[in-house]
Amino acid sequence: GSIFFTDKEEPESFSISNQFAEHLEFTLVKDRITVTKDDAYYALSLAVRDRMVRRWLRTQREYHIKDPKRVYYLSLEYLMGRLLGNALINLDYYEECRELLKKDGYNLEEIKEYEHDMGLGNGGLGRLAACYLDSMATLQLPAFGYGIRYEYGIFAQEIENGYQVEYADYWLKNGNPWDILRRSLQYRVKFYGRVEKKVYPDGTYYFDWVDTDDVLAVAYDVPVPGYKVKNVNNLRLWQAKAVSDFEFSEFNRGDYVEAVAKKNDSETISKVLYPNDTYVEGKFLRLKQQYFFVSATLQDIIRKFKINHDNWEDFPEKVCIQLNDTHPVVAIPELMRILIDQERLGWEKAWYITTRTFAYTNHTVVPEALEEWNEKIFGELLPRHLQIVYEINRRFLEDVKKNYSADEAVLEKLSIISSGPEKRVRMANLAIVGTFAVNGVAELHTHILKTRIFPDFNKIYPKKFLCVTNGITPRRWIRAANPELSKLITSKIGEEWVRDLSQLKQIENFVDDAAFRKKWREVKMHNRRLLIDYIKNENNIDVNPDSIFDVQVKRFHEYKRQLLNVLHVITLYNRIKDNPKIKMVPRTVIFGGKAAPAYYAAKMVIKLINSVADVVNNDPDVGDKLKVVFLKNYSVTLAEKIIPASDLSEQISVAGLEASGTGNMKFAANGALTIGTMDGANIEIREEVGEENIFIFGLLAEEVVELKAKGYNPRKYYESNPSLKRVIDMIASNYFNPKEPGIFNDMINGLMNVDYYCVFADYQSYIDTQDKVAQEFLNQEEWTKKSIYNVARIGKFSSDRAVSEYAKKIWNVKPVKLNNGN
Ligand code: 26W
Repeated sequence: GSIFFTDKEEPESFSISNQFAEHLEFTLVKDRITVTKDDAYYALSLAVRDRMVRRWLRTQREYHIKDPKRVYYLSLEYLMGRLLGNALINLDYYEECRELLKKDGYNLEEIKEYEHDMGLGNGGLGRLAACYLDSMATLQLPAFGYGIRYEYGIFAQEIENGYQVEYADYWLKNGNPWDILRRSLQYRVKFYGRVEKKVYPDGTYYFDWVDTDDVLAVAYDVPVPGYKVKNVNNLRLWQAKAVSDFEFSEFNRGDYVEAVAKKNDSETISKVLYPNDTYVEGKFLRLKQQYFFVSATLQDIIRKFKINHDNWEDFPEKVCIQLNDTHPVVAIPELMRILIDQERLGWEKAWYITTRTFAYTNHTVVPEALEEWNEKIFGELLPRHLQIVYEINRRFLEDVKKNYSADEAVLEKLSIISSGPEKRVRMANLAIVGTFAVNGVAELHTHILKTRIFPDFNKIYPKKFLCVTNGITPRRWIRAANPELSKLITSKIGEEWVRDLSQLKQIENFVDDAAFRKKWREVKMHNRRLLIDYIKNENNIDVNPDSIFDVQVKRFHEYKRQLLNVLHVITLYNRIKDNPKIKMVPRTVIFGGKAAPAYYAAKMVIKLINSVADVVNNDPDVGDKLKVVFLKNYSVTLAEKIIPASDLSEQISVAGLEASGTGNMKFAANGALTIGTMDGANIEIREEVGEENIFIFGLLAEEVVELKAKGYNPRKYYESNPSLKRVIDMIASNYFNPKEPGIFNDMINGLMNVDYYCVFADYQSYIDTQDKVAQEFLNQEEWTKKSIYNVARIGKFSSDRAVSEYAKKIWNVKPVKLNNGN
C-alpha cells in the first residue's frame, strides 16, 4: 500500500473546518486569542489549496502517463487578481464552504478581502493570460503557464493633490498561500561571457558559450483549477537566486563579503515588474528578465520532453509554445542554440524543429510598443544568441531574394536587424520568421497587421497570419463578480452558461417579461449601491443611485482617449452652468486606471480628471446632476466591484489603435451598454449585440488614416466648434487649476497643434452620441431590454471560445479528461 492519498481510490474526504483549524494551529501557530482575520484568510486558503492538491498531482500524473501534445503559454505577465474566491467557485465548493465557516464564526466574504491581488501584469495582455489559464484548465487541455514571480507587482497608485503617486507593491509581505516552492527544481541561466569556437580533429566545429555569469531560476507553482472538472493545471513562476556554490575568482578572493553581496545582485532579475505597457524602455534588466524566463522555461520543457522521447523530430508533435507578444521571443534563438550547440543538430534540422514549435500573438500596433533591442546590449548579454539571430536573418533574406522579388526597401523592412547608425534586433520580425503562426487579437487588428504593419511578411507567408479574437473568463467576470446577476440568469436557464457562454442566448426569451426586466434592474441597483458605498468610503462623494454610471477604467494612454471623456464632462458642466435649472439625465462619470510612471502626458490626464472633479463635485449649481469620480489603484479586484455596477462602458480609443480591448467584453457581459468607436473588438461586439444595442461614434480606422494623409488640422475643429472651443479655453485659462496655473499648457498645445489621437476630430460625434445615450437612458424599460440583449449575445467573447480556437487552429492539442476519484 502507498502512503499517498493520491494513490487511494476513495480517499477519506477532508473536512474544510478541520483543515482550517489545523492550519490555524499548526501552520500559523495561532490560538483563539492571537488569531487575526488575515490568519483566517491564510489558513482558509491553505485548506482550499489542500483540496486541490490531489487533483493537481493527479492531473500532472495523467499528462505524464498519457503523454499528449502539450501547450506551453509563455507570458512575462499574469494579472491573476485574488485566487480564493475563484478556487472555491471552480471547485464548486463556495456555498458549502461559506456555511461551514459560518458555523465556526467566520464570514467568507469578509475573509476574502484580506487577499492581496496577485498583480503580476500591467493591463490587457496580463489579464488575458490569466483568463486563458482559467479556460485552458476548464477545457481540460494539457497546458502549462510559465512566467516570472516578481517580488513587486504592478505599483500601487495613490492620488496626492490630484497627481498619481506610485508606491511599491510588495505583495508577498504576508506570505503567499497559493504558490509552492519546488525545492529541487532549479536551473542555471547563463549571461554575458563570450563565444568560443571549438574545432574537432576532423575539422568539424561547434560553438561554446563560456565565461558566463550565472543565475539560478527556482520554480514556484500556482494551481490553476478548471471549472467543475478534475483538472488542475500548473502555472510555474521563476524566481532568481544567486548561484550558491560559486568559487571566488583570484581577483576578488580578498574581499569575501563584497563578493558574496555582489552575487546576490543577480536576485534583482525577478525583483520587479516593468510598469509600462505600450512603451519600450530598452533597459538591460528587462532583457535579462526575458532571457532568464525563457532559458529556465525551455530547460524545463526539454527536461519533460526527454522523459518520454529521444528523437528531436518528435518535438513539434509533442510541444507547442505560444509566445505572448514579443516579450519571450528570445526563446527562438535560445531553442536554436540548444539544438545546435548542445544537442549538435545541424542548422536546417534545428530550424525545422524551431519554426514548427513556436506561435506568436501580437497585442499592439502602437509603434512605441514594438520591441527592438539595441544590438550592443543584446550582444553583450547574449553573445551567442546575437550570432544566431544574424544567421537566421542572413538565411531568411537570402531566401527572400531567391524566391520573391523584393527590392532593397522591402528587404530593409523585412530584415530582423534594422540598418542605420544604431543597429537593432526587431523582435516582431524575429517572431514572424521563427514561428508557424502569427495571430492578431481581433478582426480589425489582424487586418491592420496584414495590411499596414507587416504587409511584406504577409505576402511571403500569406497563411501564417490568423485572427483569434480575445475572450474573458465567465467564471471570474460574471459568476464570481456578479453573483446576483448569475443567480437571476441561472434561475431562468440553469447554470450551464458558466461553461458554455453561448447558452446565454436563452435569456432573450425573457426580454418581454416585465417582471424579469424589473429583477434585472434590481440586480443592477444592488450592485450600484455596493459601488456607491465604496465611493463614499474612498472619495467621500455622494453619488445619485439613479444616475447613469458612466465608466472608463483601463490603463491611461493617450490613444485610449480618457481626455475625450473629460471634454464631454466639461461640456455637460457648461450646460449646467448656463442653466442651473436644466433638466438633464444625471450622470456619474467614473474613471480608474494607472499611467506608466514615466508617461507624463497620461499622468497629466489623471491630474486633469481630478481637477475637474474638484470643481464639478463642489459646485452647488451641479448638485447630483453630475459627479466625477476617480477611483485610485484600479486592479482586478476593483474591476470586479466596478463593472457589475456600470450602465455605460467607455471604449473610445481612436480607431485603429486598440488591438482588441477585453474590458469592453466584461462590461457588456454585465449588462452595461457600450459607447465606443469602430475599433478592436468593439466592432465584433456590435456585430453580436446588434447595432441598436450599442452606441458607435467617430472616425473609422481608414478615415483616421485618410485624415492624417491629407493633413489633419485640429485648430480648424477648435475654431469652428464653439462648444469645443469653450471647453479647451477653460482648461487653458486654468479654470480647474487656479492654484497651479499653466500645468495643462503642454496638453493644450499638443491638442491644438498635433492632436495625434484625433480627440478634436471625434469630439462632436462623441457629444452627440452621449446625448443619445442620455435620451435612451430615460426610457428604463427600453434600456433594460438593450442591457439584456447585450448579456444574451455576449457568448462569443468567452475565453473558452478563444482558447478552443487556439487549440484547434494553432496548437493542435486535445483535452485530457480526468474522471477518477476526487
Ligand atoms: C514592452 C512594454 C510593453 C508591455 C506590454 C509593450 C506592450 C505591452 C502589451 C502588449 C500591451 C497590451 O497589454 N496590449 C493589450 O493587449 C490586450 C490583450 O490582447 C488587448 O485587448 C488590448 O487592446 C491591447 O492594448
